[in-house]
This record gives sequence, structure tokens and C-alpha cells, in this order.
Amino acid sequence: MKIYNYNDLSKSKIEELCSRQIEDDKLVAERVAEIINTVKAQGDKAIFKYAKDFDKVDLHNLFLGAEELKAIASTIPADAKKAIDTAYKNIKTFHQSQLKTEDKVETMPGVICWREHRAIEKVGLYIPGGTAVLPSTFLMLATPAIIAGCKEIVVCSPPQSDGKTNCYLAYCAVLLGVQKIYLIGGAQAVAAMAFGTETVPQVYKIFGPGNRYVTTAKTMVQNKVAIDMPAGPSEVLVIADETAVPAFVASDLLAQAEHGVDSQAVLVSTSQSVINETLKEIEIQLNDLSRKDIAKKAIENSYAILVDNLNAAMDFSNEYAPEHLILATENFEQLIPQIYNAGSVFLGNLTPESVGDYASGTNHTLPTSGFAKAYSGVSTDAFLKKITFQHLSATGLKNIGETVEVLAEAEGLHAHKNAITIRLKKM
Ligand code: HSO
Ligand code: ZN
Repeated sequence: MKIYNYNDLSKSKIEELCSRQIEDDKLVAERVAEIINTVKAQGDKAIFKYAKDFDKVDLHNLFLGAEELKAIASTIPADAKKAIDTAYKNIKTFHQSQLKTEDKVETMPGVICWREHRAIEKVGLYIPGGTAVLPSTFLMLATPAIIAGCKEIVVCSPPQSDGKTNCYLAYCAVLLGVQKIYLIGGAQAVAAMAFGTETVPQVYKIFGPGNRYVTTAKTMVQNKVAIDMPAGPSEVLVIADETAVPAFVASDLLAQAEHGVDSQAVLVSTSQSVINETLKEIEIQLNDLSRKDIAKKAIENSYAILVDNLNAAMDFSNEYAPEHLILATENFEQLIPQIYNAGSVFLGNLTPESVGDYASGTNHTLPTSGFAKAYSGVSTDAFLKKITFQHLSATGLKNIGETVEVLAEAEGLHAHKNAITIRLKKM
């Protein structure tokens, strides 16, 4: 891990440190475009073929139904079942609290405007699978979709080598009341949900993380469907002052690093000794990790910055716009108003990112690669559209009529003007 002194960094160096290496891989793009076109043209036939080519399974059916899911779910270990139940309860409680109705507003006497939300009717959720087990992502996406009231929730996850899904995902499906899991992975899953096949329903918005193929496919189908957000490798930025606990900071950086070799774990600290102690702790804790090799590479690609004070730390963090921001300080309260760009924030020394990844209730599908400057993470809102309504009484029309007539005249749009005039004359 490289260490920089913030005062020595030029503007362009800061820019470089904040830029994520998003590879524009032409080969991946070509391959994904071909997969999308093939799925579009051949439907299910292409999906079966890709399952054989990529997942090395001969699928007989493209999905697991309720009965099969129930049978697989019954094999889940008791502690995992209990943990999923608790996480689900918290995620549900938090996302339920986001469903709010808005007041009607009388902008002028007799002119009433309001918004009502409606669920996106058909949504597609991509749950990474195969060797990695990600029941947490299933909960994070399906829970708000159900709370929002989405009528059709299509869930795609790549098949295991036995042509099934794991007990954790199956249990989530049973818990959430999801009737089917489509055994489709990669770009072909995104294409199937975007265009529909004989078996897979077409959806209006696609959610979920994935590898480069999945994320490239999501960007490519955007002229057909909406997507949650552009996705890149996961990242964390930890701001630590002298009240931080280096062993805790190290554990958070490593939790991020084990996601993938391209994950970024950034430490910004007001204390040289906290940086030194944290680096020592990383070396110690690395040894015990099952994904040591991945985490080690990610840490090598990451960096630490020494700053004079917490204000400078916040300046850098806002420029970096991290997916996850951890304030490893007892003085977090004063920093909250200064946070402009971050996906999800973890306050104090006892709030590790892991709690938000799994179970506190907040969503873990968050903007990466600096997109936190303009995007929010997934929430119940992401599954809703807001429709505006308005109603005018006779008084309302009289009050607002002239304003509209004058503006329509100014724009030379006389039919617009007449839609008012014709009514006013009749009154
Ligand atoms: N940190 C990941 C989410 C995750 N972590 C899933 C563990 N499982 C992106 O926010
Ligand atoms: Zn994580």
C-alpha cells in the first residue's frame, strides 16, 4: 500500500488517485454484443447453449420452480436460516420505512398538484452465483421490490455445476415468496430479461451486480430497459483519526479487499501512527484469510493518505466519492454535514461496513467508481416511479389562465393558448 502526504499532492495527482481503473475492454464488449444478439434472435435455445458453454451444465429446464426451491431450501443449516431471517427482518423494516405518500399541494387557489408512486410492474434481479454464494444480494434486491409492489419479479442466477442453485438462495426465494429462480448467468441473463425469451419474461428495469460481462451487458441494453446504476469494482474509503482502532480499520480495509483484486481500500488518516499500525495489522490479519491472495493484491493496489485534519480528509473523500465511507473516529457527528458524495456511510469505531453488507437494514447495492457524485444506492425508491397529478377547479382555471395564455403567446404556440381561452369563454 502506497502512502501519500495530502499536502504534497498536486491537483492532477489527486484526480489520478480518485480515478478508478475502468477497463474499456473491447473483447468483452464484442463478446457481450454477440451474446445479446444471439439471445435476441434465438431465445431459449441460446440460453441452453450458453449454459453448456459457460456454466458447463446441461439444463433440462431454465428455472427452478416453487417445489424444487422448497426442497433445496430445506437443506439450509439452522444457523444460516436464522441469520437470513434476522437480516431479512432488518432490511424489510428499513425499506418499508421508505414508502411514503406525499401531500397534495395547492400551488394557487384552485390549482392542486401532487405525486403518487407506482411500482415498476416488471423488474429483473441478477444474483451472482455459481461458486460465490450471495444470498445477501437476493435479500437486498427482492425485499424493496416486494415492498414497492412490483408485480413481476424475475430472478436470474447462474446454475451450479449440478444444474441447481444453492440452499441459501433457495431459502431466500422461499422466505421472500419468489416462485422461480431462472438458472441463467452472465450477459445472457441480462439479454434474456431485457428482450424476453419463450420462457423468461421481459422486464422494464434490471438490477444487480455482476462480473464484467454482466455489467457490460447492462450498459448495452439501456436503450431497451432501465438499469439500477453503472457498476464497477467495490470500494471503501476509511477516514481515521487518533481515536480510531488500527486493528478495526485494518479489518474493514481487508473486508473490502477480499471482494476482488480490483477492489479499492483507501485509508485517509490524520495520524501517521494510525497509518503505520493499520498497515502492520493488515499483514497480521491477512494470514488468516481464506481469500488471502485476492485481498493481498487488492491491498497492493490501494493507498493511504496522511492529512493535516479531518476537514482535509473530508475534502478528499468527497472528491473520491466512495461507495462505502467509514468514519473511524469518535468525532463522526461533526463530519456528517460535510459528507457530499458517498454511497453508504458507517459511523464510529463499532460500525463496520460488513453490517451494512449483510444485516443492519441499509442496502448494499451502491454506486461505485465515483458515481456516488450523482447516483443513490438501491432503495425502495428504485423500484417506484412517481406520477404527477393535477386538478383545477373553476377558480383555479381563472387564477392560472392568463399566465398560461401569455406564456403560450410568447412561445407562439396558439393551440396551447386556445386550450385555456376556450374554457375561460365557456365559464
Ligand atoms: N460489499 C458488497 C456487498 C457484499 N458484501 C455482499 C458481502 N456480500 C458491495 O456493497
Ligand atoms: Zn462486502
